Amino acid sequence: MATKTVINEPPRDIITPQVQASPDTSSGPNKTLSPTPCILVVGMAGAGKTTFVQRLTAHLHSKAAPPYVINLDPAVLKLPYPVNIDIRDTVNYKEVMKQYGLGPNGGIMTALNLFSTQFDQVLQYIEKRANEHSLVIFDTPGQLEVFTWSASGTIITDTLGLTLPTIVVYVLDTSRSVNPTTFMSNMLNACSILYKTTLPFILVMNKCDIIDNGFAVEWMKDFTVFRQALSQETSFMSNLVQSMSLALEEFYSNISSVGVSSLTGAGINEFLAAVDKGRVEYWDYLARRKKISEQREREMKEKTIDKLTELKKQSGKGTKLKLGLDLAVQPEYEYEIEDDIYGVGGESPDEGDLVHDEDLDLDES
Ligand SMILES: Nc1nc2c(ncn2[C@@H]2O[C@H](COP(=O)(O)OP(=O)(O)OP(=O)(O)O)[C@@H](O)[C@H]2O)c(=O)[nH]1
Ligand SMILES: [Mg+2]
Repeated sequence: MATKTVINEPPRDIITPQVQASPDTSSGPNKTLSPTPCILVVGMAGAGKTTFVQRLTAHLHSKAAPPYVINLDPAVLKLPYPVNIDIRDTVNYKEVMKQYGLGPNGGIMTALNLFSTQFDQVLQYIEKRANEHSLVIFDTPGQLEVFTWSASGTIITDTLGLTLPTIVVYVLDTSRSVNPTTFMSNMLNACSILYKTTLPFILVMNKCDIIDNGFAVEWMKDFTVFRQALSQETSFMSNLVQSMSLALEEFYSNISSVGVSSLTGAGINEFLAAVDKGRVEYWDYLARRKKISEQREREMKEKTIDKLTELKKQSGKGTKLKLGLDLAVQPEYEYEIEDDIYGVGGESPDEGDLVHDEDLDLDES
Protein backbone atom coordinates (compact mmCIF):
# COMPACT_ATOMS: atom_id res chain seq x y z
CA MET A 1 0.00 0.00 0.00
CA ALA A 2 1.33 3.45 -0.85
CA THR A 3 2.34 5.51 2.17
CA LYS A 4 1.90 9.23 2.35
CA THR A 5 4.57 11.38 4.00
CA VAL A 6 3.18 14.39 5.81
CA ILE A 7 5.58 17.31 5.51
CA ASN A 8 5.22 20.22 7.91
CA GLU A 9 5.89 23.72 6.63
CA PRO A 10 9.39 24.68 7.88
CA PRO A 11 10.03 28.02 9.60
CA ARG A 12 10.79 30.52 6.83
CA ASP A 13 14.20 32.27 6.59
CA ILE A 14 13.48 35.80 5.39
CA ILE A 15 15.84 37.85 3.23
CA THR A 16 15.46 41.56 4.00
CA PRO A 17 16.40 44.36 1.62
CA GLN A 18 19.28 46.29 3.18
CA VAL A 19 22.04 48.60 2.14
CA GLN A 20 25.00 46.53 1.11
CA ALA A 21 28.30 46.80 2.86
CA SER A 22 31.33 46.40 0.63
CA PRO A 23 31.36 42.88 -0.82
CA ASP A 24 32.86 40.17 1.34
CA THR A 25 36.01 39.18 -0.44
CA SER A 26 37.06 36.78 2.32
CA SER A 27 35.02 33.93 0.85
CA GLY A 28 37.34 32.25 -1.55
CA PRO A 29 38.18 28.80 -2.77
CA ASN A 30 40.23 28.17 0.38
CA LYS A 31 37.49 28.32 2.97
CA THR A 32 36.03 25.12 4.45
CA LEU A 33 33.05 23.90 2.48
CA SER A 34 30.01 22.09 3.79
CA PRO A 35 29.79 18.62 2.20
CA THR A 36 26.04 19.08 1.53
CA PRO A 37 25.51 19.32 -2.21
CA CYS A 38 23.44 22.07 -3.78
CA ILE A 39 21.42 21.75 -6.98
CA LEU A 40 20.30 24.60 -9.16
CA VAL A 41 17.21 23.40 -11.07
CA VAL A 42 16.93 25.23 -14.41
CA GLY A 43 15.11 24.58 -17.66
CA MET A 44 12.65 26.00 -20.15
CA ALA A 45 9.21 27.20 -19.07
CA GLY A 46 6.89 24.30 -18.31
CA ALA A 47 9.62 21.63 -18.42
CA GLY A 48 8.55 20.48 -14.96
CA LYS A 49 11.15 22.12 -12.68
CA THR A 50 8.73 22.87 -9.85
CA THR A 51 7.09 19.43 -10.08
CA PHE A 52 10.56 17.86 -10.07
CA VAL A 53 11.51 19.82 -6.93
CA GLN A 54 8.22 18.73 -5.34
CA ARG A 55 8.91 15.06 -6.15
CA LEU A 56 12.50 15.21 -4.95
CA THR A 57 11.53 17.03 -1.75
CA ALA A 58 8.82 14.46 -0.96
CA HIS A 59 11.26 11.61 -1.67
CA LEU A 60 13.93 13.04 0.64
CA HIS A 61 11.42 13.70 3.42
CA SER A 62 10.21 10.11 3.16
CA LYS A 63 13.82 9.01 3.73
CA ALA A 64 14.07 11.31 6.78
CA ALA A 65 16.69 13.38 4.94
CA PRO A 66 14.94 16.73 4.44
CA PRO A 67 16.34 19.20 1.93
CA TYR A 68 16.68 22.98 2.31
CA VAL A 69 14.57 24.49 -0.46
CA ILE A 70 14.81 27.95 -2.00
CA ASN A 71 12.33 29.35 -4.49
CA LEU A 72 13.76 31.90 -6.94
CA ASP A 73 10.61 32.20 -9.07
CA PRO A 74 8.96 35.52 -8.14
CA ALA A 75 5.94 34.89 -10.39
CA VAL A 76 4.80 31.48 -9.13
CA LEU A 77 1.33 31.59 -7.58
CA LYS A 78 1.45 28.51 -5.36
CA LEU A 79 4.36 26.30 -4.39
CA PRO A 80 3.63 22.59 -4.07
CA TYR A 81 6.51 21.96 -1.66
CA PRO A 82 7.63 23.32 1.74
CA VAL A 83 10.05 26.17 1.17
CA ASN A 84 12.75 27.59 3.46
CA ILE A 85 13.55 30.78 1.53
CA ASP A 86 11.07 32.30 -0.90
CA ILE A 87 11.95 35.23 -3.18
CA ARG A 88 8.31 36.33 -2.94
CA ASP A 89 8.84 37.22 0.75
CA THR A 90 11.41 39.81 -0.36
CA VAL A 91 10.43 41.10 -3.80
CA ASN A 92 6.92 41.86 -5.03
CA TYR A 93 7.10 40.99 -8.70
CA LYS A 94 3.87 42.80 -9.66
CA GLU A 95 5.10 45.94 -7.92
CA VAL A 96 8.42 45.66 -9.81
CA MET A 97 6.53 45.49 -13.13
CA LYS A 98 4.49 48.53 -12.19
CA GLN A 99 7.34 50.64 -10.86
CA TYR A 100 9.76 49.93 -13.70
CA GLY A 101 7.09 49.77 -16.44
CA LEU A 102 8.03 46.21 -17.42
CA GLY A 103 6.31 43.23 -18.98
CA PRO A 104 6.17 39.81 -17.27
CA ASN A 105 9.62 38.61 -18.47
CA GLY A 106 11.38 41.88 -17.67
CA GLY A 107 9.60 41.87 -14.31
CA ILE A 108 10.93 38.40 -13.44
CA MET A 109 14.46 39.31 -14.54
CA THR A 110 14.46 42.56 -12.56
CA ALA A 111 12.96 40.92 -9.47
CA LEU A 112 15.75 38.34 -9.59
CA ASN A 113 18.40 40.99 -10.15
CA LEU A 114 17.10 42.88 -7.10
CA PHE A 115 17.03 39.69 -5.02
CA SER A 116 20.55 38.74 -6.04
CA THR A 117 21.85 41.97 -4.50
CA GLN A 118 20.90 40.39 -1.13
CA PHE A 119 22.36 37.01 -2.06
CA ASP A 120 24.97 37.23 0.69
CA GLN A 121 22.10 36.76 3.20
CA VAL A 122 20.93 33.65 1.33
CA LEU A 123 24.47 32.29 1.51
CA GLN A 124 24.66 32.97 5.24
CA TYR A 125 21.45 31.01 5.84
CA ILE A 126 22.66 28.18 3.64
CA GLU A 127 26.00 28.00 5.42
CA LYS A 128 24.21 27.93 8.76
CA ARG A 129 21.62 25.31 7.78
CA ALA A 130 23.34 23.11 5.20
CA ASN A 131 24.70 20.58 7.68
CA GLU A 132 21.20 19.82 8.99
CA HIS A 133 19.97 19.03 5.46
CA SER A 134 20.75 16.36 2.88
CA LEU A 135 20.55 18.66 -0.12
CA VAL A 136 20.08 22.35 -0.91
CA ILE A 137 17.63 22.83 -3.79
CA PHE A 138 17.00 25.98 -5.86
CA ASP A 139 13.85 26.18 -8.00
CA THR A 140 14.16 28.83 -10.71
CA PRO A 141 11.86 30.60 -13.16
CA GLY A 142 11.56 29.41 -16.78
CA GLN A 143 13.53 32.44 -18.01
CA LEU A 144 16.82 30.80 -18.89
CA GLU A 145 18.17 34.19 -19.88
CA VAL A 146 18.54 34.87 -16.17
CA PHE A 147 21.34 32.32 -16.06
CA THR A 148 22.87 33.05 -19.42
CA TRP A 149 22.63 36.81 -19.88
CA SER A 150 21.82 38.60 -16.65
CA ALA A 151 24.14 39.62 -13.82
CA SER A 152 22.10 37.72 -11.25
CA GLY A 153 22.85 34.37 -12.90
CA THR A 154 26.58 34.99 -12.59
CA ILE A 155 26.29 36.21 -9.00
CA ILE A 156 24.17 33.23 -7.99
CA THR A 157 26.21 30.51 -9.70
CA ASP A 158 29.62 31.96 -8.87
CA THR A 159 28.96 32.58 -5.19
CA LEU A 160 27.10 29.30 -4.70
CA GLY A 161 29.97 27.49 -6.39
CA LEU A 162 32.27 28.77 -3.66
CA THR A 163 29.91 27.96 -0.80
CA LEU A 164 28.72 24.40 -1.47
CA PRO A 165 29.43 21.58 -3.95
CA THR A 166 27.05 22.98 -6.55
CA ILE A 167 25.55 21.11 -9.51
CA VAL A 168 23.42 22.53 -12.32
CA VAL A 169 20.35 20.39 -13.07
CA TYR A 170 18.81 21.07 -16.47
CA VAL A 171 15.22 19.79 -16.72
CA LEU A 172 14.16 18.82 -20.23
CA ASP A 173 10.56 18.17 -21.26
CA THR A 174 11.23 14.86 -23.05
CA SER A 175 7.74 14.70 -24.50
CA ARG A 176 8.29 18.02 -26.26
CA SER A 177 11.76 17.11 -27.54
CA VAL A 178 10.91 14.28 -29.93
CA ASN A 179 11.53 16.59 -32.85
CA PRO A 180 15.31 16.60 -33.51
CA THR A 181 15.38 20.36 -34.15
CA THR A 182 13.57 21.12 -30.87
CA PHE A 183 15.86 18.69 -29.07
CA MET A 184 18.89 20.44 -30.51
CA SER A 185 17.73 23.91 -29.51
CA ASN A 186 17.13 22.63 -25.98
CA MET A 187 20.62 21.12 -25.93
CA LEU A 188 22.18 24.37 -27.14
CA ASN A 189 20.51 26.17 -24.27
CA ALA A 190 21.78 23.58 -21.82
CA CYS A 191 25.24 23.78 -23.38
CA SER A 192 25.41 27.56 -23.02
CA ILE A 193 24.64 27.22 -19.31
CA LEU A 194 27.30 24.54 -18.83
CA TYR A 195 29.99 26.66 -20.47
CA LYS A 196 28.87 29.82 -18.67
CA THR A 197 28.96 28.21 -15.22
CA THR A 198 31.46 25.34 -15.82
CA LEU A 199 29.79 23.58 -12.85
CA PRO A 200 29.01 19.83 -12.83
CA PHE A 201 25.89 19.27 -14.90
CA ILE A 202 22.99 16.79 -14.87
CA LEU A 203 20.45 16.57 -17.67
CA VAL A 204 17.09 15.42 -16.28
CA MET A 205 14.92 14.05 -19.07
CA ASN A 206 11.58 14.65 -17.39
CA LYS A 207 8.06 13.41 -18.16
CA CYS A 208 9.29 9.91 -18.96
CA ASP A 209 5.83 8.62 -18.05
CA ILE A 210 4.62 10.18 -21.33
CA ILE A 211 7.51 9.00 -23.50
CA ASP A 212 10.59 6.91 -22.73
CA ASN A 213 13.81 8.92 -22.95
CA GLY A 214 15.60 6.10 -24.85
CA PHE A 215 15.41 7.99 -28.17
CA ALA A 216 17.20 11.03 -26.71
CA VAL A 217 19.91 8.86 -25.12
CA GLU A 218 20.51 7.23 -28.54
CA TRP A 219 20.73 10.64 -30.24
CA MET A 220 23.32 11.76 -27.72
CA LYS A 221 25.34 8.57 -27.97
CA ASP A 222 25.32 8.03 -31.71
CA PHE A 223 25.48 10.87 -34.21
CA THR A 224 24.41 8.67 -37.13
CA VAL A 225 21.11 7.85 -35.39
CA PHE A 226 20.51 11.55 -34.84
CA ARG A 227 21.36 12.29 -38.49
CA GLN A 228 18.88 9.66 -39.58
CA ALA A 229 16.15 11.32 -37.52
CA LEU A 230 17.13 14.65 -39.04
CA SER A 231 16.95 13.32 -42.60
CA GLN A 232 13.17 13.07 -42.17
CA GLU A 233 13.18 16.79 -41.45
CA THR A 234 12.68 18.97 -44.46
CA SER A 235 13.27 22.22 -42.60
CA PHE A 236 16.01 24.55 -43.90
CA MET A 237 17.47 24.31 -40.39
CA SER A 238 18.51 20.68 -40.77
CA ASN A 239 21.97 21.42 -42.24
CA LEU A 240 22.71 23.85 -39.47
CA VAL A 241 21.42 21.41 -36.85
CA GLN A 242 23.64 18.65 -38.28
CA SER A 243 26.79 20.68 -37.89
CA MET A 244 25.72 21.87 -34.46
CA SER A 245 25.15 18.34 -33.28
CA LEU A 246 28.75 17.44 -34.06
CA ALA A 247 29.89 20.36 -31.95
CA LEU A 248 27.66 19.16 -29.12
CA GLU A 249 29.42 15.79 -28.89
CA GLU A 250 31.95 17.31 -26.50
CA PHE A 251 29.11 18.71 -24.38
CA TYR A 252 27.40 15.30 -24.18
CA SER A 253 30.61 13.67 -23.01
CA ASN A 254 30.84 16.13 -20.11
CA ILE A 255 27.41 15.64 -18.56
CA SER A 256 25.33 12.97 -16.82
CA SER A 257 21.81 12.35 -18.04
CA VAL A 258 18.95 10.56 -16.32
CA GLY A 259 15.34 9.79 -17.27
CA VAL A 260 12.82 10.89 -14.63
CA SER A 261 9.09 11.16 -14.18
CA SER A 262 8.28 13.84 -11.66
CA LEU A 263 4.71 12.60 -11.78
CA THR A 264 5.39 8.96 -10.76
CA GLY A 265 8.79 9.37 -9.07
CA ALA A 266 10.55 7.01 -11.50
CA GLY A 267 14.27 7.72 -11.84
CA ILE A 268 14.65 9.74 -8.62
CA ASN A 269 17.14 7.25 -7.13
CA GLU A 270 19.21 7.35 -10.34
CA PHE A 271 19.10 11.12 -10.14
CA LEU A 272 20.46 11.06 -6.57
CA ALA A 273 23.28 8.76 -7.75
CA ALA A 274 24.10 11.37 -10.44
CA VAL A 275 24.20 14.05 -7.72
CA ASP A 276 26.77 11.96 -5.83
CA LYS A 277 28.86 11.74 -8.99
CA GLY A 278 28.50 15.51 -9.55
CA ARG A 279 29.67 16.15 -6.01
CA VAL A 280 32.92 14.33 -6.78
CA GLU A 281 33.36 16.23 -10.08
CA TYR A 282 32.83 19.49 -8.22
CA TRP A 283 36.35 19.34 -6.73
CA ASP A 284 37.80 19.67 -10.24
CA TYR A 285 35.66 22.76 -10.72
CA LEU A 286 36.94 24.20 -7.45
CA ALA A 287 40.56 23.47 -8.37
CA ARG A 288 40.01 25.27 -11.73
CA ARG A 289 38.46 28.26 -9.94
CA LYS A 290 41.37 28.35 -7.51
CA LYS A 291 43.87 28.32 -10.37
CA ILE A 292 42.02 31.14 -12.13
CA SER A 293 41.85 33.31 -9.00
CA GLU A 294 45.55 32.72 -8.28
CA GLN A 295 46.35 33.69 -11.86
CA ARG A 296 44.26 36.87 -11.51
CA GLU A 297 46.00 37.76 -8.27
CA ARG A 298 49.39 37.26 -9.91
CA GLU A 299 48.40 39.44 -12.85
CA MET A 300 47.18 42.18 -10.53
CA LYS A 301 50.44 42.13 -8.58
CA GLU A 302 52.45 42.28 -11.79
CA LYS A 303 50.35 45.20 -13.02
CA THR A 304 50.96 47.07 -9.75
CA ILE A 305 54.69 46.45 -9.92
CA ASP A 306 54.78 47.58 -13.56
CA LYS A 307 53.00 50.76 -12.61
CA LEU A 308 55.38 51.44 -9.74
CA THR A 309 58.35 50.79 -11.99
CA GLU A 310 56.96 53.13 -14.63
CA LEU A 311 56.33 55.87 -12.08
CA LYS A 312 59.77 55.46 -10.61
CA LYS A 313 61.28 55.91 -14.06
CA GLN A 314 59.25 59.07 -14.64
CA SER A 315 59.89 60.55 -11.19
CA GLY A 316 63.68 60.80 -11.33
CA LYS A 317 65.96 60.21 -8.36
CA GLY A 318 65.40 61.61 -4.91
CA THR A 319 61.87 62.92 -5.46
CA LYS A 320 58.79 61.83 -3.61
CA LEU A 321 55.54 61.23 -5.39
CA LYS A 322 52.05 60.23 -4.41
CA LEU A 323 50.15 57.65 -6.34
CA GLY A 324 46.78 55.95 -6.05
CA LEU A 325 46.77 52.29 -6.97
CA ASP A 326 43.87 51.65 -9.31
CA LEU A 327 42.99 48.17 -8.09
CA ALA A 328 39.30 47.72 -8.80
CA VAL A 329 38.52 45.73 -5.67
CA GLN A 330 40.49 47.79 -3.19
CA PRO A 331 39.95 51.27 -1.82
CA GLU A 332 42.43 53.81 -3.08
CA TYR A 333 45.53 54.08 -0.91
CA GLU A 334 48.13 56.77 -1.10
CA TYR A 335 51.71 55.67 -0.76
CA GLU A 336 54.75 57.82 -0.33
CA ILE A 337 57.37 56.28 -2.52
CA GLU A 338 60.83 56.68 -1.11
CA ASP A 339 63.84 56.91 -3.31
CA ASP A 340 64.91 53.32 -2.83
CA ILE A 341 61.61 51.59 -3.42
CA TYR A 342 63.17 48.45 -4.78
CA GLY A 343 65.51 47.79 -1.87
CA VAL A 344 68.40 47.44 -4.32
CA GLY A 345 70.44 50.48 -3.27
CA GLY A 346 68.57 53.16 -5.20
CA GLU A 347 69.02 51.45 -8.56
CA SER A 348 66.02 50.74 -10.75
CA PRO A 349 65.93 47.14 -11.82
CA ASP A 350 66.76 46.36 -15.38
CA GLU A 351 63.80 45.90 -17.65
CA GLY A 352 62.49 42.39 -17.28
CA ASP A 353 63.76 41.99 -13.70
CA LEU A 354 61.07 40.67 -11.43
CA VAL A 355 60.42 42.76 -8.34
CA HIS A 356 58.71 40.88 -5.54
CA ASP A 357 56.21 42.42 -3.16
CA GLU A 358 58.38 41.81 -0.15
CA ASP A 359 61.13 43.80 -1.81
CA LEU A 360 59.03 46.93 -1.80
CA ASP A 361 59.54 49.27 1.14
CA LEU A 362 56.44 51.39 1.12
CA ASP A 363 55.25 53.63 3.93
CA GLU A 364 51.49 53.81 4.01
CA SER A 365 50.53 57.39 4.76
N1 LIG B 1 3.07 13.80 -17.30
C1 LIG B 1 3.92 14.56 -16.61
N2 LIG B 1 3.66 15.85 -16.42
C2 LIG B 1 4.53 16.59 -15.71
C3 LIG B 1 5.75 16.05 -15.19
N3 LIG B 1 6.43 17.03 -14.58
C4 LIG B 1 5.68 18.14 -14.69
N4 LIG B 1 4.54 17.88 -15.38
C5 LIG B 1 3.48 18.84 -15.74
O1 LIG B 1 4.06 19.89 -16.53
C6 LIG B 1 3.43 21.13 -16.25
C7 LIG B 1 4.47 22.18 -15.90
O2 LIG B 1 5.09 21.79 -14.70
P1 LIG B 1 5.86 22.80 -13.75
O3 LIG B 1 6.46 21.98 -12.69
O4 LIG B 1 4.98 23.92 -13.34
O5 LIG B 1 6.95 23.36 -14.75
P2 LIG B 1 8.05 24.48 -14.50
O6 LIG B 1 9.23 24.11 -15.29
O7 LIG B 1 8.22 24.69 -13.06
O8 LIG B 1 7.35 25.75 -15.15
P3 LIG B 1 7.80 27.30 -14.98
O9 LIG B 1 8.13 27.50 -13.54
O10 LIG B 1 6.57 28.05 -15.40
O11 LIG B 1 8.93 27.52 -15.89
C8 LIG B 1 2.44 20.86 -15.12
O12 LIG B 1 1.17 20.69 -15.69
C9 LIG B 1 2.91 19.55 -14.51
O13 LIG B 1 1.89 18.80 -13.94
C10 LIG B 1 6.00 14.66 -15.43
O14 LIG B 1 7.02 14.08 -15.04
N5 LIG B 1 5.05 13.97 -16.14
MG1 LIG C 1 8.19 26.43 -11.85
